Amino acid sequence: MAQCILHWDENFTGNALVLNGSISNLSDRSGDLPGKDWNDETSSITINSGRWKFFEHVNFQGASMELGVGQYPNMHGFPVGDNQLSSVQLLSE
Ligand SMILES: [Ca+2]
Repeated sequence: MAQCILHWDENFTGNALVLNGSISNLSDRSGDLPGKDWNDETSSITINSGRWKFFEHVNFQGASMELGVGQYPNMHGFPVGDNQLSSVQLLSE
């Protein structure tokens, strides 16, 4: 099963959100603080399996980037930057 982990803070710290498939709006997932959600909060990403596409806006819109298995300790220099991620598409298992 494909697995991607979003991390609230850089270097894989803070709250973590495990994804096993696409999500069109990260606002639908609750965050680690009362009243907060995962929209525009991701600061590092772990991909354990699968190939994924990450989007700046909900419903797979805006700037995007494709990433495969690996560890991405921060979003510096990526098309979808720090605290910008709003939707995630699973491209292949
Ligand atoms: Ca966004």
